[in-house]
Amino acid sequence: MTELTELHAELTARIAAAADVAALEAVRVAALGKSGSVSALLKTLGAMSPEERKTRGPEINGLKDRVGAAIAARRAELEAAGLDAQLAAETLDLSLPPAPRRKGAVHPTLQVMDEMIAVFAEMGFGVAEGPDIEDDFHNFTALNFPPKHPAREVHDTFFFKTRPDGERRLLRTHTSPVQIRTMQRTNTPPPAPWISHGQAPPIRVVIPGRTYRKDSDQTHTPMFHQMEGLVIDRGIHMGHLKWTLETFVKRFFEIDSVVSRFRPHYFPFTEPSAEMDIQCDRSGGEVKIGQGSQWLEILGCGMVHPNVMRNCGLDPEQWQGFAFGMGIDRLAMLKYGIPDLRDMFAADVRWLDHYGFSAFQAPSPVTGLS
Ligand code: 2NL
Repeated sequence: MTELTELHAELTARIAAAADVAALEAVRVAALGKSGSVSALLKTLGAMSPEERKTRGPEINGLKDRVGAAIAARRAELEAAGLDAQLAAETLDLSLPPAPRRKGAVHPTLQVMDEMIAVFAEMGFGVAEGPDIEDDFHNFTALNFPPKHPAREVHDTFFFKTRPDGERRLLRTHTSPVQIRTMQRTNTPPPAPWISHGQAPPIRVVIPGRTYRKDSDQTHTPMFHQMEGLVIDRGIHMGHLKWTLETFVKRFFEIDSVVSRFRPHYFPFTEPSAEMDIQCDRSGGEVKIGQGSQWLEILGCGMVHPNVMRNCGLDPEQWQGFAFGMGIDRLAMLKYGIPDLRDMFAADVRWLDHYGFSAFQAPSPVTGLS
């Protein structure tokens, strides 16, 4: 009994003296661990007579329980003290301003793309999309490019490696292949469900998207954005083209009167072809639209060439149409006064903070230009 009382006193003192959780754990192992002092006493029970075990058993087990309870109590005490110390040492300044939250912005090209879509949607146009990687037929042949046309050269077009079957794919140099895919009525399924493929006339679509050419200087980037439009119906003529594009320009630039002119031009896929200029004033260092005595070229257009119609399986005696194409990036720069094209794709967040748009102001075919 004295032996147990002594051990209890000694362990109680050591538990009380443990200054931290690690020291307390060392005491626990020394007493209740596999070869601890209390565990050693428990092991002696096996060799005792039943009589002796009857009295010693409860004494030794009682000691074990009391030591265990003392350790648990001391551990709770130490942990609470640790938390108190941490709370006393740490301070939280509730008057500090919150860390600034980074806000994303809509790139001017996409903002203007949405604005253009909204304007054309108001005129009843739908939107079509197609793949960036195209084949020679959709990008050139169907568009009435002669076999030796310079645009087909490796010099201007990004080609992929020729495949074993002789096919050579490319990055589309304009969005026109999507118009070809829209006019074509084929029995083959579209390459992907979201790619429009085959629509019977009448057709009224605009096609926004990325385009690629081997061009890199002050005013050209190898990737740029284009929007083309296509109208196919019976009895379509240049008057429809002129009204549609003049209406677009007025709505897009938000000016009531804009003087425009159509200059004869050449494209393989339209006949006749024209470029549209609008009146502008460049005298003050920036371009002002709708005033002045200068001209600004904004798009190319024309009546869809009969060969293009035939290449898509449409009879040019029955169906006529007009098409147009414009650079979205250039129109974005013009509308929002962005001076350098190459900043447009430099992915500089400071530039985007300055020129970007709130996602809450995005126009859409449903909400219109607002
Ligand atoms: C420009 C000129 C243009 C077209 C694109 C087109 C498409 C088909 C048939 C006929 Cl499938 N035409 N597209 C027509 C005229 C001009 O773009 O300067 N773009 C930036």
